[in-house]
Amino acid sequence: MWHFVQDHSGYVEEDCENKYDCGTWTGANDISVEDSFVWIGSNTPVTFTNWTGANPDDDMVTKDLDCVEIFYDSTWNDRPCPHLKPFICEK
Ligand SMILES: [Ca+2]
Ligand SMILES: [Ca+2]
Repeated sequence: MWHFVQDHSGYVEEDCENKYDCGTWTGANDISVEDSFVWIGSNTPVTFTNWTGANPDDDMVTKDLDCVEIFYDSTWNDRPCPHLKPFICEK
């Protein structure tokens, strides 16, 4: 569940009951080769990871989890790419 609050400075804060509901796409993905994560755009290998729990947990049979989201606790999760989520970009 998403909760959006806009304070007087204009910043939007989110308050999430479950971190799995509040991920942000990072651009890391293993769409081309399963378990070989790369950054979208540059296609360079992901050399640092901070997976949460037993992730990545793509079994390629019942789940198709090829895009990486990051949670507010900085841990990562692989999730189906079609999910609509906020995203972050390198500038
Ligand atoms: Ca995958
Ligand atoms: Ca996962």
